[in-house]
Amino acid sequence: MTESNPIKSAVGKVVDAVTDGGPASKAEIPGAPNSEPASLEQPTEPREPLPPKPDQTGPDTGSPTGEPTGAPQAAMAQTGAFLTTAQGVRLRDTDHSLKAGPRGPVLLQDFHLREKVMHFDHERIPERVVHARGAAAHGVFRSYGTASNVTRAAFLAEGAETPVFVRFSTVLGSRGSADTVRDTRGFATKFYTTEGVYDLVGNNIPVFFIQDGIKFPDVIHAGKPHPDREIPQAQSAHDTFWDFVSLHTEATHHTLWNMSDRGIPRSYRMMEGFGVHTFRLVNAEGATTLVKFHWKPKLGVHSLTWEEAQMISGVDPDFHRRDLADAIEAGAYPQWELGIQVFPDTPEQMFEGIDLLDPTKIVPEELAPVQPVGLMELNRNPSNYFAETEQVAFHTGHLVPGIDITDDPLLAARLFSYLDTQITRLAGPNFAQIPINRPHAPINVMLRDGWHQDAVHRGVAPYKPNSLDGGCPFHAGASEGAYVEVPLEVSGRKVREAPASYADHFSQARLFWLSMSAPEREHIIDAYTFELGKCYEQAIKERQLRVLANIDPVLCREVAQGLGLPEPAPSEPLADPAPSPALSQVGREWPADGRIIGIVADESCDLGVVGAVRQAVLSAGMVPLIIAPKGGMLGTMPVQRTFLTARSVEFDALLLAGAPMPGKDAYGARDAKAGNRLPDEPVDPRVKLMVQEVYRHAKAIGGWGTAGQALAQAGVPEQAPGVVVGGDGEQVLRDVVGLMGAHRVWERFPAAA
Ligand code: HDE
Repeated sequence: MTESNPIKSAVGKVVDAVTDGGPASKAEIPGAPNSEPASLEQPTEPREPLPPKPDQTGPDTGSPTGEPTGAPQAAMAQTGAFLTTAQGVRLRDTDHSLKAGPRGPVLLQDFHLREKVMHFDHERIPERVVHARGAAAHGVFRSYGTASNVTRAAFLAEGAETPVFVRFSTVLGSRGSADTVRDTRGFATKFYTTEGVYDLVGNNIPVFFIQDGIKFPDVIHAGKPHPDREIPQAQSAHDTFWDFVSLHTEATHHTLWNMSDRGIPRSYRMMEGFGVHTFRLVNAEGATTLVKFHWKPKLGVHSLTWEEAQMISGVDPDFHRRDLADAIEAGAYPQWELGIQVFPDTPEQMFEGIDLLDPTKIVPEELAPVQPVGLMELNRNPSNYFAETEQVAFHTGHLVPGIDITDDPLLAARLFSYLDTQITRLAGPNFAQIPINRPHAPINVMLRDGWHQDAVHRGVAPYKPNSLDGGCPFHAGASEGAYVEVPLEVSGRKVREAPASYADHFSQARLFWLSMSAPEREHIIDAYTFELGKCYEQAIKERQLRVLANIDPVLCREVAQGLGLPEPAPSEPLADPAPSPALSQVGREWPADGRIIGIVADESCDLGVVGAVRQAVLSAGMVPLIIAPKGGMLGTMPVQRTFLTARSVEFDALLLAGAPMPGKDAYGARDAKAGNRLPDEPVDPRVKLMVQEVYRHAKAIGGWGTAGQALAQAGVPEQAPGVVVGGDGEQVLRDVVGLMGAHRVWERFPAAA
């Protein structure tokens, strides 16, 4: 990371904001549905379509064969004031079908009705078989040039700037499932390089459940809902998943990461990304190096608590989507540094005893540091979800000169699968011509025709060799930028076997466990106990406890205790790996950009101070949400949440501008959160609940004015760690932002194990 002291800079931003009033561009709360506010009455005056919001763009307007067209973005969208058919014929009415008399039968000759309903009937395409639920953004990758000694890839040369499109996802859930489920997250990046498209299709977890791609349908069938009742949706807490992973113990390492806080990220912006496999880089001289790719988020790696994740699934199932889009709209552009771990390309393909072809193994950063090679910034939201996020097609075989694959057998199946899946999903072989997939490099193919052919190819000889088209197009040599596979020797007996080193299923799971802090271990114990507790079959729970015994006796004992089962003994001697501190989320500090701060206030508070604090939060690149007893305006400030609509899990920190009295709707029949309020309760019970939850989830709380009363009602001591009460609201904000650098007030999680 290049930022030397990120938290100082975060607090510094608040200090600057408080002193200068901050940059004017950050004045709005993100989330407005369109670029102009809606009118109360239905508009009747014909006008051009509204422009997109300033944070949005579509894909590049290049042609299907990769030529820049120079066309404006609007060329891909609707233009003109009047409704037309798909053939461009203007329509005078889309509200009534053509009938024989007002009550009469509808006439078959109504071409507009038929076209409208026909198109609607075919609006859906198959969702991705895995990673169906996702969110994406456009951005740019700027190369430092530090990798140019190991790769000839043009986009990794010094100073190269490459447009990117990144799609984040969960794995198991359907398209409409909740964002904050416990799962692995996809992190897929499309680089539109000058040498063609390069896709780095990774995850937020550096290892995988299986060592051979032939097992992928098995692990996914086990994780997906049961085939008879189709439950549960988007989760692993069920019998078939644990049945499989307890029998197939090479999944142990990945499963442990999923059960850790990494399985419930706070935000897509706060996740690492990993290429998982080892790749082979080739430099200009043809020398090769083995590497593992890492994305390091500038905001650090942070997670939800399990209770928050569960509550958010109900309160805001789109939490991660919204977070990404809002942060970009608010100008808090998320950034990741791309880094590589570098290993010599030896015939054994091992490093410090770790098999580099085994995708269930990491190489700890302490053994091979991650060397930064460039910085990615996501700075534009898509303007159409379906056209961009849904239709983007990633493929591990989208490689550019300078990046080659290795013989990892998991990667081999992927090289087949990603191309194959698009045929069904995107209806044919021409998906590279869909605008979001179009390369920004010239396409000179002899591929022709097929469903949805958008290119108008000229010439008569789409074959090679030819003389009729003048021999075009010609082969390129390496010096003309051709992709040249590394000419490795390949030989061997035909077998269905794995190398002996793949038999070690537990040593790195133990390494991960030993690298966790005490509260992180508690969370892991909680996750296994929860997930196995949701299984029906006793045998599956017992079998998985045997797996846990091979990771660590404390983990096994605590989970067994929670399940009410005896603790089995390990079946293998426990390994003694050195912990990797880089795997823990605890103990470092990070910037607070794009974080959400809830500000509780009512008319009795000093609204001047509330306004100044709100402005300082905005100016520091965070989002302040005013939470008041009722909607509308609080003084001159719009209210974003009421006590009825707000829930603590939406905020990273809470500020109390006082202790609001119970609102008119603070009774259980109207809002169950209010419970059975006592007649003389001085503080709104929803505020009390909010404080209690924020406290329980170890988030920073600040207050001024009469805030002490609200804390007292909630039973939160003013001196408790991570609670700041003072006379000066802006100073309280600075202190709270300082606390947010560690993401959580970790001392508030008492650890027993
Ligand atoms: Fe995927 N995977 N995968 N996968 N994967 C897909 O491709 C597959 C694997 C990953 O946002 C599919 O276009 C096989 C590892 C991401 O569009 C499909 C195997 C890693 C995404 C497919 C793997 C991933 C996918 C579904 C085992 C991390 C979402 C639709 C050999 C390094 C990309 C599609 C997006 C999507 C197959 C294993 C990451 C079916 C056969 C390991 C991030 O082709």
